[in-house]
Amino acid sequence: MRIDIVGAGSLGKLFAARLAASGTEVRLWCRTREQSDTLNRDGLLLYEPGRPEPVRPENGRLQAYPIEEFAARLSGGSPDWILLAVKQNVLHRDLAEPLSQLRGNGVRVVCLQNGGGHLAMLRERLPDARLYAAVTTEGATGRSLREVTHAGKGETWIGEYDGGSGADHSEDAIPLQKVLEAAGFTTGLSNEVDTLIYRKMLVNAVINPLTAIWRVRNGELLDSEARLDAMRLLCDESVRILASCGIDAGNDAWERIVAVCRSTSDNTSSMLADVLAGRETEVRWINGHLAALAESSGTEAPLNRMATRLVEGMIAKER
Ligand code: KPL
Repeated sequence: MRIDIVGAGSLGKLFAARLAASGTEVRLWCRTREQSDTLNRDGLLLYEPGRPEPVRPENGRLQAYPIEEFAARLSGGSPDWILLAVKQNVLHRDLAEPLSQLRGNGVRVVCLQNGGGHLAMLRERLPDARLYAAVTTEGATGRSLREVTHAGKGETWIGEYDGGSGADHSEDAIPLQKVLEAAGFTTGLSNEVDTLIYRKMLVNAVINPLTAIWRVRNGELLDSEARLDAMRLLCDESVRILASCGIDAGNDAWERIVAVCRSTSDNTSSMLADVLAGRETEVRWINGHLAALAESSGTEAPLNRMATRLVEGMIAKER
């Protein structure tokens, strides 16, 4: 099997390293030529907790390329699977166009993005693609262009996005599931992946903007009544929005958010990391997406709209 992993951030590197080390042919698409050159010259290293030696894929199993060559190289034949491990903004800005060249060849794409909006966008551009969404709780921290630490073992759930078509080709993902399992990832197939995506979105909609606004680590959100109260308000509004669209956030939404704060207490959330680096954040596809859902169902979303604007405004100021 050949898998193209698009995005060589921490999650992309984690999947690439484990898959290539277990015998899958991997092409890893990097944001810069500097990164692809470094990876091809010096190799990718994955540090696993408790293991003195890093995992290092064998020569030839992993080839890195700069993303600017993506469209050109796709014409040489598409891979069995494309795993999109880029952030929402990169997907919408840099990849929508090159990916639309795959129109007509029934390609299989797995999306690992947080938030929403991307699957509908891809469905429009790739009407005949098999689109799958994946939700993962694997934790990875980048150390350098070619090094990544597996920060926390998690689970990955994959399911087909039907985009309203009602088709179900989930079982087509069984070979991918096997390859991921062989690479050491606990992987399941789900026909309720939409629900999993929305539940993850809810967690991100509360933790990410608040950590970015207060510049605190995830665990520090639990440190004061004021922070907890703001979290509860954002959680309640988001659960209401999802319910207004017929999406069940589960009875334990609040408990799940608190549990994630605890289990990732030392983490800098991805949104805070983006704000600190002066990069565009994913707030538009998380809280902004919830606000858009609210609008479509005639519900109010003042807190999600405010969270979106506050985080977007921070970046505008810091640039
Ligand atoms: O997914 C995350 C993120 O930072 O984007 C959480 C779960 C909040 C962990 O940091």
